[in-house]
Amino acid sequence: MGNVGTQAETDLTALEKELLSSIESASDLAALDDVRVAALGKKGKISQLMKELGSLAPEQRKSFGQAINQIKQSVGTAIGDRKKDLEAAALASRLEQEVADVTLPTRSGALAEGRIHPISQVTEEIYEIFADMGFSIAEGPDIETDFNNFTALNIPPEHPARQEHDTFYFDPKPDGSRQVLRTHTSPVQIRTMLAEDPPIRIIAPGRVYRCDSDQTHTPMFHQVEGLVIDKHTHLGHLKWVLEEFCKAFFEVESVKMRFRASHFPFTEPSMEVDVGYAKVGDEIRIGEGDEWLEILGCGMVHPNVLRNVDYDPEEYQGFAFGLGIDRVAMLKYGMPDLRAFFAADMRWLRHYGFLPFDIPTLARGISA
Ligand code: 2NM
Repeated sequence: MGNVGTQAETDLTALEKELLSSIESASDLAALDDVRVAALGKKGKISQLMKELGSLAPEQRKSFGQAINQIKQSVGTAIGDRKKDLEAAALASRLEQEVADVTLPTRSGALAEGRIHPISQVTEEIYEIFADMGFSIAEGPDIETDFNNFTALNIPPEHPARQEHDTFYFDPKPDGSRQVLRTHTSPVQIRTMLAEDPPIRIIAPGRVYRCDSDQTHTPMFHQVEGLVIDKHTHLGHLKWVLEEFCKAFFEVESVKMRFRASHFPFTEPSMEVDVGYAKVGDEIRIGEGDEWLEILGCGMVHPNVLRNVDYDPEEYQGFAFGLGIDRVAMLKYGMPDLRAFFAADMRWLRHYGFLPFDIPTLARGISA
């Protein structure tokens, strides 16, 4: 080996030493990356040396090339190792700084004042009960097509039920079609059936809108509807589901229920469901007693509805039901005035609202 080679190799050893030492002293990830660019980047020292290989005599090229490659590797490995160390140190320091003592009491102030609105709480309670029976939650938009809100539900354009619904209509589109604010959550069931094949087992909670406002009606309120479709689903299943729901929701061992014949365009037969109650002083006790309160509508899904979503009514059948969340919330928690729900009055919320950690579960008792 000639002088040139020896000199170059000495330089390389010095370069390696220098690089390894700056890697070792890089104090954070950004500094380390600067070292990496200065060594291995396009214009870095090692890359420069690689480019100079071409100008060397062939017999020097090989050994010099190998030496550079070896440095490249050792520098690369050192950077990788240092990176891991720095990352671990950064994580450790974050963990130390961001430590939270979850056993501390809530701080006083705006956050501690917050309450869960009774509608949110009752909605969660209803989720919990139906989830336990194997239902999934389905959601859809508040602004619906006329087809999803009415026509598919066996309510054709001139049907009188359209007037009963006090619908909020949007301006007609150029093609004459009109969108609506949904008057019930049934269009979510239509969407689900159009998108999926049976078996179906869903509840559809959400806001609904009717142009109606007095002491017991607000133009926006909340509904949960349910839908079960399978090959052999029958009224007995419907009755069982609703009885289980009422017992769990009102947190009683047994509940007196009455199914009265009724009429909805989308179900046949159709029923309204009352629960028995007794008035004890100012308190309403659900489940016992000689008085009746209507809380639900239900029925077997009309064959026309099944046809409208391309289900064969000879093969599939099922039931649906609907209830007003606001109404059952008032009943369960003894809130006398519906309009207070939407007044955003902190005094009312402090009285009737729920603490954020009071999450309803069947195991703890639904409202415990
Ligand atoms: C109710 C009462 C009875 C209902 C029907 C349907 C569908 F999409 F399957 F046809 N959804 N919801 C229904 C049936 C709703 O609310 C009082």
